[in-house]
Amino acid sequence: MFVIGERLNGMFMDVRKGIQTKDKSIIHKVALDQVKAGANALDINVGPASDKPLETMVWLVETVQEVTDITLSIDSPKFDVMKAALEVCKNPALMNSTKGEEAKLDKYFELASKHNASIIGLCINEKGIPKTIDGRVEVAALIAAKAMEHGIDMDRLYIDPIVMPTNVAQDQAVIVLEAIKQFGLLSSPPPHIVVGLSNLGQGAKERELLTRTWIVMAILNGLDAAIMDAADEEMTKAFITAELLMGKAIYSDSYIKAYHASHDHVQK
Ligand code: THG
Repeated sequence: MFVIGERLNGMFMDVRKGIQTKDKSIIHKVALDQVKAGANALDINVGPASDKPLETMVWLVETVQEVTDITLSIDSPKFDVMKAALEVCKNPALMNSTKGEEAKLDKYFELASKHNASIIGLCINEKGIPKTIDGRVEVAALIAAKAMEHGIDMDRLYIDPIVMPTNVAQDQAVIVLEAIKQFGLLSSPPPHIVVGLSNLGQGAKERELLTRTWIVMAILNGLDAAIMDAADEEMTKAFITAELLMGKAIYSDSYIKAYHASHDHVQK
């Protein structure tokens, strides 16, 4: 599982405070906690409260890069913010995200090519999020076709079916699972598949249990990346175990320890 740490998001109180008071130590701590917990990349999102999203994003990227050189996932719906962030990223980044809108895809893929970035393509088009399996697969197919046109190989493309809160959209949990399965047939090799895992249980009482159970089902269908709290040990154990049972690691009694040992990131 490619883990994109979700905690550097202005939606969280500590990060919002770090942004508002320009307190780098708060940002450094959140970043390092995610990296130490085994994150493969860090999602960087200024959150809903920022009135200067571009300046804030650039500051966040530069601040995080002071303590780690891990891959950054630039999470912004604004093209100018994405562009400015990529210009200050030291390493190839992940662009989070691009909607499946025919008119806009070209400029996003051109930007990805210019910066050697990977890209997350969302199953959202001009009409919003398709609520059916076929609707999501259709948007994913458009994104994958456009990526190929721009010479972006599938290893640099992540399709996001868009996970929705189960307490208000229960039918979507299984529809997304089925869409994930079908994304595997889009191309050979297929694109990566990523979700914002925390969306699933938002507002639900059994949030952790819902999400842990769903990720195991999604892994069986081909999910190979998630935006999640890398320090959520129970969630991590669930996906490590699902991947083990699928034969992606060799069993030993200490398989969880072995996984962590092989994901121990070296710090600067
Ligand atoms: N797909 C892609 N990118 C995404 C999402 C997605 N980026 C944003 C989001 N969804 C993933 N990140 C989060 C981060 C936090 C929460 C959910 C998703 C979250 N936060 C707390 C809550 O609502 O309970 C609030 C934070 C707090 O106040 O403590 O759930 O789907 N490509």
